[in-house]
Amino acid sequence: MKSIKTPQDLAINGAAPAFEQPLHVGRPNIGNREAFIKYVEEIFDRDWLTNNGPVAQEFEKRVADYHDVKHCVAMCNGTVALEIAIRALGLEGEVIIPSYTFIATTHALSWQSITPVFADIDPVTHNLDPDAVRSMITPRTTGIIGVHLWGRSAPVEELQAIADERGLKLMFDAAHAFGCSYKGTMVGNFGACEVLSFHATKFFNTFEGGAVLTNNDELADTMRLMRNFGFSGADNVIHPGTNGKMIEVAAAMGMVNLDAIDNVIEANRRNYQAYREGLYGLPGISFLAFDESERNNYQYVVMEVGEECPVTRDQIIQALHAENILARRYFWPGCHNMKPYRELYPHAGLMLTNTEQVAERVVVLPTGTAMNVDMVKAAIRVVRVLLDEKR
Ligand code: T4K
Repeated sequence: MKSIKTPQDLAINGAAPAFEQPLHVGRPNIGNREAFIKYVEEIFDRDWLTNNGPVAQEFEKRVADYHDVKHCVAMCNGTVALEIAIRALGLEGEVIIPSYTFIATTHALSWQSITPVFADIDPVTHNLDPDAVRSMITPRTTGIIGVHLWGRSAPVEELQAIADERGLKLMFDAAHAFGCSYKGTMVGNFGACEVLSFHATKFFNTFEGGAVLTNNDELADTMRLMRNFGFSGADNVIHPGTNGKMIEVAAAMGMVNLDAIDNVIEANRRNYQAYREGLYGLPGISFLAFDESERNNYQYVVMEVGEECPVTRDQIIQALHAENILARRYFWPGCHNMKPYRELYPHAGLMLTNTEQVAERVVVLPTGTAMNVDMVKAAIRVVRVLLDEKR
């Protein structure tokens, strides 16, 4: 790896890139391959590939136990899990969500002809601001979907209080929050239900996959019906439904990745701390901190570039990309600025000032088991040298 000491060592100034192969934010973490292949052999031997197979059932039980919650309803991906949860809860009309989230939170509503209404976020936590949520409630509002962005819990108590007071349903998009806790309670136990994603880019993956966690028996039963066309027995359909089932091979990936999860979290934590320490004290550079008294998965290393920084967020991204370090601008520019929603709400930005500001300053840095400390140090050197050059 090249040493990066002066501006001439930077790829944006003509030097060779630090890495030949790109370093991605979403590199999959993969557990023991032999154990996975053994599962696959067993799946072939059983000739049972999907439809609530034995591996999927065992996987559901392990995920529910891990989150200390009664039910895990595993699905083919997080987006379908969101759609099914939304429908099972009977949401309609308008539902309040943050705009500062992955587009799937928003699409899961509009795909079902429900109007997503964007509320602003707290600029410190990046999660929904309860006062902003209150201000967006109308007679058509039926629910709130909080997002535990970056794996840090949304203001669950305040949102629950609003939901109770106004007779609204509350659920959470917990796509980032597998294995995280709030005040010692595991995610999965808040609101009516919470939705996980196991996409390949998530720190815990099943290739593609997702699940709904809930303590509500009736809701779990309804979602189990809905993910399998509403079938109750071979010839009997008792509920409208879709195909949201998790396949056996995906569940097998989940089983081996669950066995490896402590190592992955440790790698994420090590990288997060290395980035924070390595970039400490630079003007305008800060990191979103995790509460060490909670369970965290540290899967997103979120750096913020403030006004005091001598270079812009996009100049930092450009310098990192030139080195093949593919940092991301998640979730710029905010869902309300994406075409389908910009057309719906052309002036939404006026109400979403924190969202717009945060979206302009976030850099998500590569982490996970594919990143070692030397790679992190190289990314740190790039940012340090770039800033020194401009000071
Ligand atoms: N709610 C929230 C809050 C979410 O963040 C998400 C998903 C969902 C709901 C929906 O859950 P799913 O339906 O996806 O289960 C990624 C993921 O595709 C997406 O799952 C995730 N959030 C989002 C935060 O990130 P992108 O736009 O970054 O692009 P993608 O998937 O192309 O991957 C990013 C990079 O990762 C690639 O440039 C290369 C690397 N990569 C990717 C894959 C798929 C690999 O190295 N190997 C791979 O197999 O969306």
